[in-house]
Amino acid sequence: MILIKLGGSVITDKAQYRTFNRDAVSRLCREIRDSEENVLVVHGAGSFGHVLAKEYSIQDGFVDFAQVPAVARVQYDVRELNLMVVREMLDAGIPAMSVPPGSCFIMDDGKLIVDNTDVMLSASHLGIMPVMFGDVVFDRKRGFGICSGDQLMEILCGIYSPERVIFVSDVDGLYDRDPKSNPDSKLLTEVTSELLEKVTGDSTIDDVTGGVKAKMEAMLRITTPERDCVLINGSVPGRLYSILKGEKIISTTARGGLR
Ligand code: IP8
Repeated sequence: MILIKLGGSVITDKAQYRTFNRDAVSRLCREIRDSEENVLVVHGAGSFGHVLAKEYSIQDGFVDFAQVPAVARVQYDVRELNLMVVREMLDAGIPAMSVPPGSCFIMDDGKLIVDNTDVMLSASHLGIMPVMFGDVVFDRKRGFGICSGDQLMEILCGIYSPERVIFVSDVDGLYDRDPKSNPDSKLLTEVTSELLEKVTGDSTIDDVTGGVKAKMEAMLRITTPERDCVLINGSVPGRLYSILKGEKIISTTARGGLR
């Protein structure tokens, strides 16, 4: 099985509140279908989650009641995004269903607790893809918090033991310096814990769940001696299909675990 995260940067326009990139999602779903691989998809929140979550500091947990309407609103927005993603999958001929983490799971001081896997495994056994996503989740200690798609990826690796893991974003991979402010920055084809320490800058700090470096750390945690984790650019047509078919493409591979 191959575990894929469709990042918020590719499925939404991150600069415009609640803007869905339908064409890109539709194409990515067709690339998944055409590959004929057994795939499980998680997706990020993009502008359906991060804009309001940041404004109301939802990632910090309960501070005052002014946050409460925003908690409800972000839950609504990311569910709407999820249903649009699931819709594109169904239209591509992939049986998929919405599994909202905020309605199935709880967090404990920021740590996601997944003690009931019945729903997702029942769907998987029937050949239906349970599609989870970055969500607002209630937290036993903090009241509520943000569970990122990257956190879900780590948990799902423990449950499904995928052979391969792919993170799909809108960049070719990780650069040695922020490519937006350094035109001569170089793409790193491989990243280890040691190399990551030397990388400077982070172009996506608007995310309440961290930027590209935090993503790379999550990716490194997912790697095992048998399993690499690859970051690819899903805005370029055909790249997801190619990597699913085992072809070599422009990308960054995380390897060797996080030290
Ligand atoms: O986009 C964040 O998930 P991510 C979820 O995977 C929310 O980091 C609600 C901001």
